This record gives sequence, C-alpha cells and structure tokens, in this order.
Amino acid sequence: MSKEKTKTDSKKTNPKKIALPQGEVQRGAGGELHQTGEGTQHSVLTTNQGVALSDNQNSLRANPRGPTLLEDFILREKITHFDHERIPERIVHARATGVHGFFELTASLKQYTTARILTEIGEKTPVFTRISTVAGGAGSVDTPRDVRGFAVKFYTKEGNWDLVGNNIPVFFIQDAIKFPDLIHAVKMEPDRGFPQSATAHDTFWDFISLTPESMHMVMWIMSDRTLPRSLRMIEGFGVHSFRLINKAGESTFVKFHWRPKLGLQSTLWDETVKIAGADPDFHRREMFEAVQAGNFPEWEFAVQLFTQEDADAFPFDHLDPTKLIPEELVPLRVIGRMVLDRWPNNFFAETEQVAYCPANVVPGIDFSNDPLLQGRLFSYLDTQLSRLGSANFHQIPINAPKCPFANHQRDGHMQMAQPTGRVAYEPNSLSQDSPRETPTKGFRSAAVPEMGEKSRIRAESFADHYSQARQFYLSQTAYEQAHIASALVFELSKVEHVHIRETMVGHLRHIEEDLACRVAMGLGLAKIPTAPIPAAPVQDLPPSPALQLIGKMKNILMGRCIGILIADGSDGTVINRIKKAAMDEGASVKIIAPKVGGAKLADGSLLAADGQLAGTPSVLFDAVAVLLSGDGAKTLCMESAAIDFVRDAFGHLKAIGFDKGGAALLQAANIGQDAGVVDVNKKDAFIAAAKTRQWEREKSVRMLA
Ligand code: HDE
Repeated sequence: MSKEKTKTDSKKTNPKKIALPQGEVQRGAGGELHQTGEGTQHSVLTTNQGVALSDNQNSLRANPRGPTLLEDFILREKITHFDHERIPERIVHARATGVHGFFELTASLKQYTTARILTEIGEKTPVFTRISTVAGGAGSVDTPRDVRGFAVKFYTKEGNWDLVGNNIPVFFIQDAIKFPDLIHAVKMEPDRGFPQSATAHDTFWDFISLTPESMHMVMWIMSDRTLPRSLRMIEGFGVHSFRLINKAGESTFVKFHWRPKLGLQSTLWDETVKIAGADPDFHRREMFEAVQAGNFPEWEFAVQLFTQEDADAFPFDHLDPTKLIPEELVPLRVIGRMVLDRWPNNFFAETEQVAYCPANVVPGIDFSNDPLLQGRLFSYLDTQLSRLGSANFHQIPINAPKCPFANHQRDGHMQMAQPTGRVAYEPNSLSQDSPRETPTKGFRSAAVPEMGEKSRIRAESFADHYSQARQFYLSQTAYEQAHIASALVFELSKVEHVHIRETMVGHLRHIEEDLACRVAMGLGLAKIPTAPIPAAPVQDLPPSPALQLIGKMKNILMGRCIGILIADGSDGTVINRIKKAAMDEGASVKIIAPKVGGAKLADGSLLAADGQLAGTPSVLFDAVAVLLSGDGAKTLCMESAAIDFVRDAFGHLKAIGFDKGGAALLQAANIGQDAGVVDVNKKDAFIAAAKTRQWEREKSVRMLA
C-alpha cells in the first residue's frame, strides 16, 4: 500500500460550517447545502425509470477515494442524458425569442376565404411567435445588423397555420435554388470560422455583388430596419403572395402584414455595436421583462388583397419575392390583432423545438407560384427531420395542433401515441370509426390552370432588379438615406477585395447616382465604377412614404426605458418626480448608481440601484437623466463610465435631462446645449424630449456618408 493511499484513506470529510437559520438547510453527505425550509414538501428525485435517489451528489465508488464503478446506473443515466441535451441548431434563424399569445379577428374576410380564423370576428386563436436573427448561431448576440425572422404558429380549430415571415417585406433572391449559396456566403467564412453573425465580410458582398436581384433587399438591410430597438417595435411580413379561397372556390391574392402597436423604433449603428457588448441578450431580456411586467407586445394584422387583374396591371410581378406592393397601390386592411402575453415555461421545449413550416396552411388559404415560396414548402419539413430527429416531431406539445388530428401514419422514432385497433390504412371496411377524408370541408388547392413548357427559365417579368430599390431609397428621409449610405460604407470597408467594393458601387448607380457617389467617396475610390448593364430598364416609380422607418415611429414613452444616473447626495424629490412622470407615460425607469447597493440621497435615505454604472451604459436606455449633487458630480467627473454615459447618450441622439450637479458632468464631458439637453426643472421639458430622438443633432456628432 502506497504512502499516499494510507494517508488519504484516513482523511475525514470535514466541511466548513456556515451559520444559517435553523430548519432552512440540510447538509448533504458531501457538505453541500440543501435549502429546505421548515415543513416544506419536496417531490422525490428519481431516475427516468422512477427509482428514488438516495444521493444526487456522489457517484458510486469502490471506496471514498477509489475508482467510480460502471455499475452506477444513476450516474450513467444522468451523464448520458446530459451528453445528448443539444440538438442541431437551426441552419438559419438559430438565435431567437419565442412568446405565447393569441390572435383575435376584428374584421371578417368571409367573402374571400373559408378559413375560420379569418372569418369569425372576436374568436381568439392561441399563437406561438418566434422572432429571430438569421445569420448567427444560437449563442450569438441579439443585435447584429440582420433581418429578423417573424414566425407565427396559429393553433386554429382547423389545424395549424404557420405564417413564417420576416421584418422585411422582400427577399434577396428570386429562386429557392440559390438559398444555400446565399446562406453559405453570409455565414462565417468556412476556412477561418468568422465573422459570426455579420454581413460585413467578403463572401457575403461577393455573392451580393454578383446577384443584381438582391439590390432591393440590400437597401432594406442597410437601412435601420435591421437595427431594431426592440422586438416589440418591428413589423412583420408574410413576404410572398398567398391565396385565399372562398366557398365558391374563387381565389384572391393576399399579402400578410404585422404592424406593431408601439410603432417602429431602431437604434443607431454605433449604439447597436455597443449594445452587443453591454448586453448580448438585449432583445430577449427586454421582451422577457415586458411580458413579465404585463406590458404585452401587440401587433395589428393587416392584409393586402388583390385579384389577378389587379396583379396584371402592377408595374412588377407580384410572384417575384424581391418586389413588394406599395401600400399606396394596394392599401392595407386591418383585420385583427396579436397579443403576446405568456413567456414559455421552458426555452428548449418550446422556443427551440418549435417547428414552423410555410406549408402548414388551413383550408381556405393556399400558395401562390412564387418560386421562393415553392422551394420553402419543401425545405422546412425536411430540416425538422434532421433537427428534431424524427417524423413524429409534430407530437411535441409546442408543435401539436390544439384541434383533434388523426390519420394512418404509424410508428417511427419517439412515437408517443398508442393507436388502437386493427386498421392502419384507408380505404377500409373493418373499422367504422377510423379517420376518413372529408370532401366538403377538407383542404383544397386553388383550381388554377397551368400550361406551358417545362424549363429552367426565369420569367421576363422578374428581370427588373433596380426600380423598387430606387423607389425605396428615394422614399426615405434625408436622415435615413444618410444611414443607408453610411452602412454601405461601413460594410464595404470591411471587404478586403477592391473589385467587390467597386462592383457594388456600380450597382448603386442604377439605384441613385448620388448614393453611388456618397459610397464611393466614403470608400475612398479614385473614380466611380461603371454600372453593370441592367437586365431591364430602371423605372421611376412614385415614392412610397409608407416605406420610411422614421414615418412609422411614434412619439411616445410607452415601451421605452429611461435611465436615471444618481450618486451619493442626489435629490430624492427630483428623482421621484422624473420617475413618476416617465412611468405615468408608460415608460419603465432604471436607477443607475456607482454601486448597485444604491446611493445615499441628500435626505440620508438609501436608494437601491437597478444597475451599476460600469455595467449599465446609456446605450441600454432611450433617454437619460443625470441627477447629481455637487459632490456626486465631482466624483463622477473623474469616472470614465459616467463621462461615456452622457457622451454616448448625446452621440446617440437621446434626450438628456440634468439638474445642477448633472450639468457639471455634462460640462466635463463637453456636451453642449440643444433642444434635447434639458433642465429637469423646466416643467415637462425632459419628458417631451424623451419621446423622440434628436435627429437634428446628428450632423453635429457624426460624419455620415
Ligand atoms: Fe427560411 N428557413 N428559407 N425564409 N425561415 C428556415 O427552417 C429556407 C425564407 C424564415 O423561428 C429553416 O426550421 C429556404 C424567406 C424564418 O423557427 C429552413 C428558403 C423567409 C425562419 C429554411 C428560405 C424565411 C426560417 C431553418 C428559400 C421570409 C425561422 C430552420 C427558398 C418570408 C423559423 C427551420 C423559426 C427558417 C429554409 C427563405 C423566413 C432551413 C430554403 C423568404 C422566420 O428550412
């Protein structure tokens, strides 16, 4: 026996004792503490076979310091399950936030469809909505410049309807066959494994510069639409045209829209970059806090309805997913609302395992011939088979319809159902109550004639790649145009290959010469590159103000968050006044102090902070107030986090409220006066300023392209 072993065998476990209130803790065999509480009843911890565990802290060993025994079925079961906890993340849209809620119809489309969910006014249908980024992995940050997926599963009485859309009404490509290339180009480059969740790299812009049909989408993704302030403040679009089918079998084309009750709101690029560092879960946390606080996000549901004759008169092909139908051409009809009011019980079980599929429609809704949609009808079911691992994924509670469902599909991995009886086929004469087809009520496709020659030729009507991109750009305000130009300069500056930068600027010339010049100058190109020959002449379409983001912002505090920076000696009366005024308008308020324990106010009371200054920068708020005593200001003038707090708020065009001490900090940070920098003692001035961004300030803080 070795010396070592003799020594250790005689060693006794002697855990350090910590004084804790009697009756609230039990000490386990290894010294670990179990919170129990006097008289509390606990459920029994068991294996997956239902065997109660006597010890969940120590594996079975030959002796206290000896080898672990293979016999330990408890250890093996626990570790094996753990080893298999992950499933493949979604190839796209891996990072997301999901919330339960309901849809309520407010206007009937009975004339157009038999789908009950669109005909019964007042009926509430449960939904599960998942909002995602596209390019990053499941653990990536919430705020890259990226499209947001907007997927809604309606658990209707006639089966599940999935509307799997985005927060942008058009897409990059016109044909599903290009999708793997697009995604390979945007994802991290395969040789180096970066960048994660970013379009600003060579392979993305290489693909885009060689794909003129993506130019309209490029205008959208370079706009602030891809930098949402909150998931509660984005629009959603079904993107493709679908069909509604009525009782007579007549069909009408439809585009679906979600419009947020809080209006649209985005962040600025510099702010977005800093949010990613300050809180990688910014959007998920914000949604969680809103739902927990009862501030349920809400969207209007609207449709654009049009006939084949209307479509024939459009100056574009509505089957082309790189085109939208301007609201000015076909107005939106609001027909319902969606409220998200319940956070999932378990992220994995619900948000991760939910399986959307654009092919999930109900009788009365049908597909159009949009070639991208046609490809999607195949892709989603296929991806679930590898992601969720079994053809029975529809039985997972989050995916199962809430109406009865029955058929003769049987068996397979992880079969949860136990069908009875002898019959698993149709037609049959042996079972009177086995499921049968229902010719009158069952799903029917629109009876549309199709003829022509099979080919791999793109329709001529898909050839115009620039007109709507131009229409989008020209419809924006000057601020938004400057942001688009600057985003292009930022992104293309990250592209190493000069010829890719030049090809992109060449495309921009078809969108707007001035845009091309601004980007060329921003990139420091020696001359404006030649524009490629367009496949179809560029049309001058009328501007569509509905395409603006700024035009859809609301000057409200509802859903916004105000940060109040305090320190020892701050005046509690002023803090309370500002806090109350903001909360009365529906804002949430967070107190920031040098220490999270709080600050000792002028009256000697202690005010606990919601965030420590160093970890809670102003990028996390929509407006800030700096309420300091003279001494407090003196201390914070020496603190770079405090200087950054106000400098960033100013640079990000936010309202800044100040009192006398706050003014000293602003002075130390070199912040001048403007309409958004307001004395909190001027009645209502700060609250009014906090409702909007100070767009006018931008030219004084940033050189935009
Ligand atoms: Fe998707 N897409 N997609 N997509 N998509 C997926 O399905 C695909 C497209 C969208 O929260 C995948 O379950 C193809 C357009 C959303 O779970 C996959 C094509 C639009 C989500 C897939 C498209 C979308 C996905 C990956 C070109 C807007 C997330 C995981 C034909 C209208 C849904 C999954 C969720 C997810 C394929 C294009 C929206 C691989 C082949 C256009 C919101 O099946």
